[in-house]
Amino acid sequence: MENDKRASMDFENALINVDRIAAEDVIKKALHVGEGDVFRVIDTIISPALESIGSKWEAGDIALSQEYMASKITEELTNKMLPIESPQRSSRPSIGITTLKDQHMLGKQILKALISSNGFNLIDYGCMAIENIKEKLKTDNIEVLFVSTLMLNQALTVKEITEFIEQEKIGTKVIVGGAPFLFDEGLWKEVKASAMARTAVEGIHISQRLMGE
Ligand code: B12
Repeated sequence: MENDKRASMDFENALINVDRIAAEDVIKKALHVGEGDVFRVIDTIISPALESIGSKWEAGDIALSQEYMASKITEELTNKMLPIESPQRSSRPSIGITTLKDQHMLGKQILKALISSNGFNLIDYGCMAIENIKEKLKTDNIEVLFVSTLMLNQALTVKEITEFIEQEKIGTKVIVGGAPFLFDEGLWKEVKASAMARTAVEGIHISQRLMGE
C-alpha cells in the first residue's frame, strides 16, 4: 500500500517532468512486484497520478502542455502493457468518443488518453457526422458515449443522438463536456444527456458509476 503510494507519486513526478523513461521505469518495477497485474497497476499507480495531475491543472499549478503530455505518455505506456487488441481490454466495457463536427481536439485527446489508460475498450469516432454515429451505435455495443464539443451549435445536436438512443432502445449512456456545458449548467439536461462532466477525470468516475464498475 505504502509502496503503491510512493510509486504513484514517482510516476506523477516523472509525468510532470515529461520524463518518459522514468515513468516507464516506475511501471516496469510495479509490474514486476505486482506479478504483472496490469489493472492493479492502473488502479493504484496510474489513475491516482493522473487524477492528481488533472487537479493541479484545474488549480493552475501546472501548464496545459504538462497535462497533455502526461496523458500522452500514460496512454502510450498503457497501450504497451495492455495492447488495444488484447482480450483483457476487449472484454472490458466499450466507451465511444466523438467531438461531433467540432474541430476543437485538445480536450478530446486528454479524455481519450485517460479512458485508454484506465484499460477500457476505446472506440474513437473522431469528428464524425451524427448520421454515421447513429449507425455505429446500432452495431458497436457502446456502453458509454463521451461527447466533447466546444461549440454551442454542435452541443445542441447531442439531442439528436440521445433521442435516437431512446427511440431505438439502445441503452448507451451519453456523457457530455466542453465549453457550452460549462457555460450553461442546465444544457446537458436540455439535450437529454445522462450526465455532464467538468473534467476528464470526473467523466471517468461518472462513466464507472453508470456502468456499475
Ligand atoms: C484553443 C481554442 C481553439 C483552437 C482549437 C485548437 C485545437 N486543435 O483543438 C482554434 C484556434 C483552432 C479554435 C477555433 C475556433 N474556435 Co475555439 N477555442 C479555443 C479555446 C480558447 C480553448 C479550447 C481548449 O482547447 N481548451 C483546453 C482543453 C483541454 O479544455 P476542454 O476542451 O475544455 O476540455 C477539458 C474539460 O472541459 C473536459 N472535457 C471536454 N470535453 C469533455 C467531454 C466529456 C464527455 C468529458 C467527460 C469531459 C470533457 O476535459 C478536458 C480536460 O479536463 C476555447 C475557450 C474555452 N473556454 O473552451 C475557444 C472556443 C471553444 N472557441 C470558440 C470559437 C467560436 C471558435 C471558432 C468558431 C473561431 C472562428 N471564428 O473561427 C473556431 C471553430 C473551430 C471549429 N470549427 O471547431 C468559442 C465557442 C463559442 C460557442 N458559443 O460556440 C470558444 C468557447 C471561445 C469563446 N469564448 O468564444 N479554437
